[in-house]
Amino acid sequence: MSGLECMYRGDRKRFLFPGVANRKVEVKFYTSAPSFTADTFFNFNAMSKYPNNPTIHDYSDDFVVQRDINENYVLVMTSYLIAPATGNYYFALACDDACVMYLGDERNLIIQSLNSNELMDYTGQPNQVSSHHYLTKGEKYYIEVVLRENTQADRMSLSMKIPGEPDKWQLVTSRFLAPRY
Ligand SMILES: [Ca+2]
Ligand SMILES: [Ca+2]
Repeated sequence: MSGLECMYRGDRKRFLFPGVANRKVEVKFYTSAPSFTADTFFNFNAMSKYPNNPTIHDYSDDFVVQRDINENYVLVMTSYLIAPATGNYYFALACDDACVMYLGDERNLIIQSLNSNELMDYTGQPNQVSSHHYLTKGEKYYIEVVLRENTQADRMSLSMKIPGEPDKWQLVTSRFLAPRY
C-alpha cells in the first residue's frame, strides 16, 4: 500500500506521495475548506479554490490516505478502473471525516459514507458499501472519490470485491487502473 502521507519537519507539514510509480490516480487537494456536516457535505459554494484552483495537484497510485495529513480540507481523487473480470462488483469506502464515490461517466453517486470509520474496516456502517455494479472485463470506468475533513484524525481507503472473489476486499490500486491523461 502506498497512500498519501505527510511529514512534519519542525512546525512545517510537507506532503509526500510515497511509492508513486504509476501516477494513475489524479489528486486535487483543497485547503481552507469550511466546516461541514453530513447535511452540507456537497456544499462547495463557500470554497473559492474549488474546483479550478487546488492547493496541490499531484498523482497517487491508490485511493488511500493513511493518516492525518491536514485539517479543513477537501481531497478529490479520480482515475479509470479497467475491469479485470466480467460480473458484479461491490465498492467500499472507509474514512474520517466523510467520503463519497462516483462511478461511470455519468458520475453516479454510489457510496455516501458520512460517518467516521477505521482504515479498511468496511463493516462499521451499512452505507460504506455500494450495491452491485455489473462491469465488463477490459472496459474502462470512471472513478471519483471525494474526502472531506474537518479536524483531528483523517484517513481513507477504497476497496472493491471482484467477481469470483466475493469474500475478499481488495484495495483499488494502480494495477487495476488507467490514468485519465
Ligand atoms: Ca486532520
Ligand atoms: Ca477528522
